[in-house]
Amino acid sequence: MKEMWNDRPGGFHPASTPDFLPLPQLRDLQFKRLLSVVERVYNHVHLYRQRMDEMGIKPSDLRSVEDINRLPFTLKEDLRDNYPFGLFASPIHEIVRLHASSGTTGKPTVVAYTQEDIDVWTSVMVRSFASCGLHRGDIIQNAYGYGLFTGGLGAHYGAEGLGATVIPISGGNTDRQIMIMKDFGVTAICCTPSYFLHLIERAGELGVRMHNLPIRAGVFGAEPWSEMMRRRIEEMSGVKAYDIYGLSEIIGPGVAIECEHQAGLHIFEDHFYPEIIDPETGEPVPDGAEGELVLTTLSKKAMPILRYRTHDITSFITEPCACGRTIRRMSRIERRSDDMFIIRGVNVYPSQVETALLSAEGTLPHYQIILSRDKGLDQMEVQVEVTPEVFSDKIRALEDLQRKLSQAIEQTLCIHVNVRLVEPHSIARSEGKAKRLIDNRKL
Ligand code: DLL
Repeated sequence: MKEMWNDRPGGFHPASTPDFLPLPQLRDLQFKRLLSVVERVYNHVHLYRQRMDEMGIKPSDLRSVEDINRLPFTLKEDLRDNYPFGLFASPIHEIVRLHASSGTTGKPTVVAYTQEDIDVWTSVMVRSFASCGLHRGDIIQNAYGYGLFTGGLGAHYGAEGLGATVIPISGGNTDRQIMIMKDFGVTAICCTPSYFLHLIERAGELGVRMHNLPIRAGVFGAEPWSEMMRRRIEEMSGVKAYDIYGLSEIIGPGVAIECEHQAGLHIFEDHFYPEIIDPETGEPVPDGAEGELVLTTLSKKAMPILRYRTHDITSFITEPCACGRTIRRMSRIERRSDDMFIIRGVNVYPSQVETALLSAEGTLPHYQIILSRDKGLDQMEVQVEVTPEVFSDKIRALEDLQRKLSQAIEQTLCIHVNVRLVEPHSIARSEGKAKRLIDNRKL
């Protein structure tokens, strides 16, 4: 793989990036950057100075990168409480870009970038694309939303930085997406996995078979998706589906991505220091155990963040990756600690339902979970689309599939759920992040 890059004249060479740094060098770099970021927030951000003073810690007390766990956490509420500009460490005249993520409670959370931050973001996106085998000469259809959402512009700058040709189509207008994909000879696409499923389906209806197009890679993220979902996407389209992770508070897309082995996501830890903690105690979990991902920005200038509690659940993969990258790998994020809902006393994550549904033949990867309350008792219904062939089958066959799916879910969750098989297209399609859960219990 590396040789291939070096053979490409004037191309981008991942081998020359910190992806492959020897570990002692990487740790030194991280520590140097950590000291500078901690000094920066201590001197420029009221919240951090106050928290560190309360904890009795000064930037000069840090002796190694492991001392990071002496620093305070940052929570989503801290961003909300300091809305809009209270966590900025740079004066407004140095800030060249603002993004915001839509909050569930009205006010968005605002994030800021200096030119240097944009350059770092571009560089991690270039490394991300290169990690999934993209290069100069690729034609990248960028169907992440452009605007306050970080997906569109983040991927855009990265694709240009790589030297690829970017089509800034943004999300939506599905028929036009398919026309352009076909007419422009698109070789890679960026969008949410759920939107790509919609594109595959619509292409089929328009008589376009993705297997026959030059498109070979998809850079999919911004929402949880399972390994089962990846398999379905790859089978249905012939496109190799890579998982990209990121969040606005840290930078946007480009915090971590898979390599050609598709075996966990490499974290660009020269810029984003990862920890995995027990969400209850805040203490680190043993290496390889599952917990909440906590991230510290090591080079951000406009809005550095210490120990951000992402709520995303993952684990470090401790074995080295066959690609030779030295930066740490984490397992794909299938769930968030706050995605969990409780039904009749049982903790449930939508991803558990997804895996059970997609392991059966005849289902389509479009589903929704609907919670309701009947006479004080919680009910859970799972609606899943089935193929037209299944749908037109005999009632007996439908009932069999329904029973099989109920059993598969019950085996995972240990509670009874009602499964409803619905016709193709019954469930609303998303152009961005899919909404899998509808909770009507509070109505
Ligand atoms: O979704 C940034 C992004 C854009 C990532 C495009 C990848 C591609 P936010 O809107 O702030 O930022 O949402 C961040 O989305 O904390 C995760 O819960 C979830 N998420 C993002 N990527 C993945 C992924 C963007 N690959 C939140 N797998 C994060 C699972 C993901 N969840």
